[in-house]
Amino acid sequence: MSDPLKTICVIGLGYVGLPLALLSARKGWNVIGIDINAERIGLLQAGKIPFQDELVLSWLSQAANITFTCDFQAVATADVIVICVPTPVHEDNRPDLGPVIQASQGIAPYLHPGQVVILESTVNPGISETVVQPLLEERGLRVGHDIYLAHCPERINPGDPRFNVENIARVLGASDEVGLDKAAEFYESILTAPVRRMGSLKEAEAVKVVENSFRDINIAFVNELAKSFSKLGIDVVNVIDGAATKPFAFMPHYPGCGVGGHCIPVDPYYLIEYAKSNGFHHDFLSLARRINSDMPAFAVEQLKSALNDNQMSLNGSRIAVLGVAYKADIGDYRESPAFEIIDHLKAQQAEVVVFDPYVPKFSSVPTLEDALTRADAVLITTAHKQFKNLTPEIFQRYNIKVIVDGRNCLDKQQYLESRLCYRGIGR
Ligand code: SAJ
Repeated sequence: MSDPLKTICVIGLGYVGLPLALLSARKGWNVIGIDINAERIGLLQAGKIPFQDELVLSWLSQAANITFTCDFQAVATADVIVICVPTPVHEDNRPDLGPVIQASQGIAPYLHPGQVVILESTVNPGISETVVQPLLEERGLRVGHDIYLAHCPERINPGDPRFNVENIARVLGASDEVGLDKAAEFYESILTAPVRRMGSLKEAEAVKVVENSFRDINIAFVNELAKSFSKLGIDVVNVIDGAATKPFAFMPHYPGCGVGGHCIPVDPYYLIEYAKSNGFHHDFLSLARRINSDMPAFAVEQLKSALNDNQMSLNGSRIAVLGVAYKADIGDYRESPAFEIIDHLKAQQAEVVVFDPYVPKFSSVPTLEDALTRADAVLITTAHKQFKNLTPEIFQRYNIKVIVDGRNCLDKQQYLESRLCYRGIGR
């Protein structure tokens, strides 16, 4: 029986790495959190977190046996090293493996026999073996013999009050049985949810891109329905809610002004590009991406049409864009459709004012009142609680006549009974 594993190093202290590091500390591991961002390390050392998450903040405040550093040398003291760095896509939607490569090169000099390296970052099937493994072996250590390599795709869901790093089931693949056992020993020591062992690294990599592509195509399905039902005078949300009464074989998704975030609009491209490089073209996944990517323009068209119906034009109108974050009640704005919507509006000479209570950085005014003042129309792009409570009376107080509800988050009936012009996405 090898010595019990006791020290873990987490590389990348963002939405994925920081919760994992803090949970490991709570479960008795000695933890070293490493990040290349010295400002982030300073923040953590001062007991602050670089994003909004009450649970993670509370874990940090109670954390013992954890240190934060920029120095990769600490890898030498760890039994388990987990890479949790971002995997964005380039402008042309090809996967950007830069951070994964940089992290792998950062740890390689400090690896020694017996350690297990676990990649949590989302990558297309094959990357662990063809990109990460050679970098870890650069100094002569052999994966599957001296060191071990596993892949456990992250499943963090920012802002989810029910599911967190501790209680979400995981899948795990590795280079070999020893590596699988070592990695499973780590996860089974910190999680309350099951760990499913996959047949290979590739299978584990494929699970993540498949589960997020599944979500993207289902959102594309309802987004296309929304465009169709807009012409048919059918409320697509009511129809989806009706279909959701079927207790089996239906999973409701809802249309909106676009698909943002660091997972759903990104992960399908990992599979599309990998398959393409191996001679297969994912027509369906590509079409779903196209449908979802067209939704910001569709939302702007809805606004333009609603203004026209009220003898106004987009050109010269003052539009209040409510929301920058990619989903409700969080401050994450990565890949948010709001940015494309704002660009479309400005390209059509609208005067745009932006407000998001969670994203002051991209808000052009500090309060909702400032955003509504002198606005001719409102376009809701994020279903923050503060916006869901907006009533026709509030808009009438600001003499706003046109509301486009990009997240179908308002009570439509209230608006139909008012004198305001309300348009949803598909309703
Ligand atoms: N969206 C829709 N319609 C829907 C659901 C989402 O338009 O029915 C939009 C959202 O507005 C947002 C984007 O899609 O702009 C992504 O939303 P999301 O709810 O999928 O949020 P994410 O990106 O945080 O997705 C995460 C994912 N988790 C991981 O990758 C580990 C995803 O797998 C989860 O299914 C999702 O959370 C979840 O269920 O909340």
